[in-house]
Amino acid sequence: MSRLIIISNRVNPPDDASVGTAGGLAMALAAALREYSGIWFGWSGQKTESFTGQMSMQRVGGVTVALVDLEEQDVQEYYNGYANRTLWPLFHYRMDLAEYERSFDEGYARVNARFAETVLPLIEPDDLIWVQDYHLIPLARELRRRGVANRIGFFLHIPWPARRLITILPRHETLVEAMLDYDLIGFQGADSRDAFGDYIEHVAGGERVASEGPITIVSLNGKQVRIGAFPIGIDAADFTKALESERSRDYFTRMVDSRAGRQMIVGVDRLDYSKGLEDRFLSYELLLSKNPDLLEKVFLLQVATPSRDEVAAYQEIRSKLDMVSGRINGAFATVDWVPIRYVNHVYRRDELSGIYRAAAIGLVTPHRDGMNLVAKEYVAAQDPDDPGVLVLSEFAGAAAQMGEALIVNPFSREEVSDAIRRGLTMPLSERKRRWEILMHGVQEDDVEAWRDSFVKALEATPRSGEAAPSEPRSMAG
Ligand code: ADQ
Repeated sequence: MSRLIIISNRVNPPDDASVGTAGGLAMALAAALREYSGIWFGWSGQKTESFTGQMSMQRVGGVTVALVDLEEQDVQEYYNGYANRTLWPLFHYRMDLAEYERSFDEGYARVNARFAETVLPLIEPDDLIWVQDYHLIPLARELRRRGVANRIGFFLHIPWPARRLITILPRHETLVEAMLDYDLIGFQGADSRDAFGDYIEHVAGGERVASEGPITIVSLNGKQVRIGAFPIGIDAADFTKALESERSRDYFTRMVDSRAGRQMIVGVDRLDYSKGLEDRFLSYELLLSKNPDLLEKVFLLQVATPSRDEVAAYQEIRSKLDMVSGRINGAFATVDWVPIRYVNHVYRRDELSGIYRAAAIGLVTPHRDGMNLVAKEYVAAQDPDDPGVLVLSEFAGAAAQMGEALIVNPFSREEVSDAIRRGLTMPLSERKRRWEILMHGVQEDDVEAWRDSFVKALEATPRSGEAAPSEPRSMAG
């Protein structure tokens, strides 16, 4: 079995102390590395006066990590700049927030080159290289320039936008062309994969050559790359196990006590404009004003962890949400009822599982989301004998797999408010029927299945000059 080298912006394998707070993705990648005995390389999160390319190698939770420090200017231009002020908003359909500055492009290119240069001595000829996410789109090109002939895969955790949108990005041609240096590109769903294929065909002048199952081969300028849909999942078994922990039970009991007979609606998100939180609050306000019988009978617990607070758009959304939740509470609260409990804390996974379980509705209404793992966690946390109802945005990648949720347009407050109302009064038999189907999907398509399907597809990719083990059927045929 080949060794696996994972390269991502941040490197966060959980150690014993942080296992409860680690995200599902970090757990999954760490588990993959333990299995394939590989290395995880990326930015340490630390800044240095001037870049040296010095790596610090550590063993964390059974995984070898290699970390490199970046300069302040790198962090501003590459991370806060091109990644989070250009690509993130544009790929989430927020052209109004996307900023285009030459210095961001330059910083992004510089850091990708620095990553390639630094990781190079760690790469052995048979290693599989797996690059994660939008921070590192041109990394394969930088590695190829330095003579790396290994199989290199890329997974995009966020949506790939429609081709009209991507063409707004200055120098989009260079960015996409660089992606042809990967052997395999994974997207969260067929819509992102197909949007990428559309770009290749209709903007770049390339073609779709062949397809088999979730994989399509596209070609451009004499290079071929496999593109595929690999929807990410959660560690469902671990999440279900967490429900049996004392901490999860404690949180469940605490929520049931504090519910005081009311029905709870829960939202859990990174505090990000893509998550549609303002519209969520306004939909909930509409629910209260249209349904006076619900006053004092329901409440919304919104957990929102602040993130990327060096970027102005994140400071703005944060103060907007403080204002909107305050206004709604001011208008509707009574001496012993607050309609929105708005919390900015981070919770452990076991604590979250107890909170989800106590909620009658899981409200997941992003304006755009690559996948959205909260939708899957909410389902995994439910009591099979009395499951809650998932209200899910049609613009979350998860909607393609979770059709038994109440699927809504998150921009329509009426639709969201009606779906919450419907969920609150849904008969037990229908709740069970929907939940069983959803839970089956969450268990089947878990994070291990995601990881294995990607790594297997990458292993099966012929290296340039090699024949494919089995060539997908021709598109023309
Ligand atoms: P994110 O945008 O971060 O991820 P998401 O998929 O919802 O979004 O994952 C968030 C994770 O953070 C969940 O595991 C959730 O439990 C956790 N979390 C959120 N708030 C928390 C809190 N207050 N305390 C503790 N934990 C909290 C990106 C893409 C997504 C894609 C993932 C994985 O934007 O679309 O699903 O990567 O590919």
